[in-house]
Amino acid sequence: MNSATRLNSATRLGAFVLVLGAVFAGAYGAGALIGPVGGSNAAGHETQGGRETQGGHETPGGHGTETTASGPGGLAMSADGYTMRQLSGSPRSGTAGEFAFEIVDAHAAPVTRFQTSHDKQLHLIVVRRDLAGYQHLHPQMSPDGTRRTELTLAEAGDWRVFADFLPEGRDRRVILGLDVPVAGTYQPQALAAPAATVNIDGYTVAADGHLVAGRTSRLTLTVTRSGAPVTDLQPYLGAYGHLVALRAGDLAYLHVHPQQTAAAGPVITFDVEVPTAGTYRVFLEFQHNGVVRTAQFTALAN
Ligand SMILES: [Cu+2]
Repeated sequence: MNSATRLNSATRLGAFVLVLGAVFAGAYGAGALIGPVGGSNAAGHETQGGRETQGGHETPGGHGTETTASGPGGLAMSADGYTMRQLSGSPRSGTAGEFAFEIVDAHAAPVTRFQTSHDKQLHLIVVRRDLAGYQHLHPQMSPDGTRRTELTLAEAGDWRVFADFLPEGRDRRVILGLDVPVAGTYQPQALAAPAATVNIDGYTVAADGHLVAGRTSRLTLTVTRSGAPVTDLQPYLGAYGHLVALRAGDLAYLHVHPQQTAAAGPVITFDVEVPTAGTYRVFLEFQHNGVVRTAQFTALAN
């Protein structure tokens, strides 16, 4: 029945083999590192998307071609002259509460001026240290710079909260990370094995790309539903998808640049700055029929 059908289509889509972790022997030619493996329609589609996009995006100077100018973000609560300060108490597991914080500058003065990037002034990403429980929130800011949001952490554990923002006058995003412990019994979950496809609420997301340490890697995601390409994705945060990638082990938060496309699916393309070889957890949010869903998968970089 249903699950069997889904399994079938998943198997068929397995043709989009994700090359993450594939061996490449000293080939530094850009073309060889990225590219469709399955030779699928969707992947072929993406090849023409190599052109630079404009689209009045927030990253001045274009995106996609810049090399890794700074390391990954999110490893510290202070970086680039900014500090994230938690103002609310420790959340309790399974209980809705308010999470409050502020961003302060090097003189401990609250920062209140931000540029809008990806449609918002500040993105708050919440994930447990074992990479379970991903949430993406947009706290409201008071005039004094305090930001508040309702937050429910279903389970105990060591949670990590990332603030991702673009301060006024800067051209590079700042990502700060804060540990938020939640008391209780914590049973860390093992990270899922790397997979080329993920199923979520009847949608299948197929990933194609080759993450290579020390450079910007293109990651192409194709969204299908019941085997049919989804071509009417809805804009979400200024693009047809939003991607967050975290390194397993320390939750380094990678810089990701969406490639603007005219087509509303089924292919969504990102350039991901991968700092090192290792295991990454990738969270793709996409909107369809008014609902935002998050497809999560594990990827290897070498
Ligand atoms: Cu956001």
